[in-house]
Order: sequence, then structure tokens, then C-alpha cells
Amino acid sequence: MDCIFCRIAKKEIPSKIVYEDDVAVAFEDVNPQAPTHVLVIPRRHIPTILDLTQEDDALVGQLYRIAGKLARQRGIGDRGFRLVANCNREAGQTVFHLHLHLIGGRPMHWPPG
Ligand code: DGP
Repeated sequence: MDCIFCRIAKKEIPSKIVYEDDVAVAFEDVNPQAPTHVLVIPRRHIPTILDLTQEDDALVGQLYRIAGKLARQRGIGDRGFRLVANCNREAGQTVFHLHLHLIGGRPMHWPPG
């Protein structure tokens, strides 16, 4: 399967990995939108939020906890940060491997564009 995030998780494509365990990997976004912009992904290929099943409930919790841990490590836990998961075209999803954007280190606007 030719998925760029699967290849990043397998280290076939270089990236700045900031966290990894058996089920998840986090790495710096190649096109950062804020001082902190990290992508947290499952190792397993799940294309979109719509492909999650009940069996993935624990995995989704893990992705959130990893993002929170990274936010704390970067000193943006108390200041605030945003977790974004784009789903499908109108939301701007461009890579069809589930990912959380951890974005922070600057004030965020609402609603998002
Ligand atoms: P989304 O638009 O939600 O599908 O976000 C995809 C993000 O992935 C986007 O912010 C740019 C990032 N990205 C795409 N290709 C690569 C890559 O090869 N390496 C890294 N580190 N990030 C990538």
C-alpha cells in the first residue's frame, strides 16, 4: 500500500519522529502552521474517522493521551493547544491515514477557517 504515513511509521521515509510506541507514532508536520505542529497517527492504516470501529476506541484514547503528553512536554499544556482531525475533502484532509494535528504555541482563532 502506498500510504505516505504508513511509510513514515515504518521509517521508509524520513521524518522528525518525536514519539513512538507499539501502536502510534508522532512526528513533526512538514508544513507547520504554528510553533508546535505535530501529527499523531496510529501505526495501523485507518483512512478516515469514518473507518473507526468500536475496537478502535482504546486506540483513539491513546492518540489523545499521546497528544496531551507531547503538549505538556512542549510547555503548551497550560497555555492551550488544539487537536484537529480533518475528515474528507471539504475539511481539507489530504493524507488518508488517520491523524491528529497537535497545534499550539500561538493564539488560536475560532471558528477555524
Ligand atoms: P491533512 O490536511 O489533515 O490531511 O494533513 C496532512 C498533513 O500532513 C499536512 O499538514 C502536511 C503533512 N504532511 C504531508 N506529507 C508529509 C510528509 O511527507 N512528511 C510530514 N512530516 N508531514 C507531511
